[in-house]
Amino acid sequence: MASLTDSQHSHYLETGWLLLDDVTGVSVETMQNEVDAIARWPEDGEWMHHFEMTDRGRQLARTENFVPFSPIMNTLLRQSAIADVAGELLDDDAFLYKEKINYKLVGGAGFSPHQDKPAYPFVDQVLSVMVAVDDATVENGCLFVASARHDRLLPQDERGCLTSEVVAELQWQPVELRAGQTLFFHALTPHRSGPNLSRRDRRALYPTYNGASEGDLREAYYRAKIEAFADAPTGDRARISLIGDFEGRPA
Ligand SMILES: O=C(O)CCC(=O)C(=O)O
Repeated sequence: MASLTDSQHSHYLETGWLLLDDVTGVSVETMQNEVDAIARWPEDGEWMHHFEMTDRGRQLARTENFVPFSPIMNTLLRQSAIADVAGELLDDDAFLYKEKINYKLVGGAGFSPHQDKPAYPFVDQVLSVMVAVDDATVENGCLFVASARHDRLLPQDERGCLTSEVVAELQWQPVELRAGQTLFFHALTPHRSGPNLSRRDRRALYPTYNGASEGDLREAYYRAKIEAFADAPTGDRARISLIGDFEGRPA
């Protein structure tokens, strides 16, 4: 059972994010091997693989809905200290709302500045988490966050991302992670990331949690996503989310 210190809790409340070591309960190698295995799952399974076109060709950008098919990921995201800390920050028991792997392979695209909340239907109190599977650096596309701006929804453009006026006004700070570290961030914390310009992949797990008092919403979320993705894709960006934050090209 994890227990945050007062200063960790205050840091989260003030800034909207908290970086912790040692909450995964598994080795980096175990996470990397399982992510490698999931990336090899066939394209037509019940999980959801999403692809992007890059200068190196068609690449895997994201996998979602993998917990039911991976006992290792199920334990990691539902039974480790990650879920305990999520519960402490939500001030409730934490239910897994959804889960994704963002691969950001070499040449993979970044994400426009956004808040996650508009991508999460049916829920009020919700927490985003990034678990670094590989080191995340400025060069390979780590997150940049705007601290202490998680008190409200900021103006959005037609993609559901932040308007250019808001983006220019915010103070952006890179949050580099070593493989195995975990970043907890409020669903209203503005964040963005660049493309992977390095020669190494930058993979990360992103579990999202909601408070148990709002119910188990994971199935409802995935039903809504499947319904939204049933229409033929349009536009200049690969669609991987319920908002248009991903800057990758359609594959
Ligand atoms: O993985 C990244 O670089 C950013 C991911 C992100 O912001 C998201 O998936 O909402």
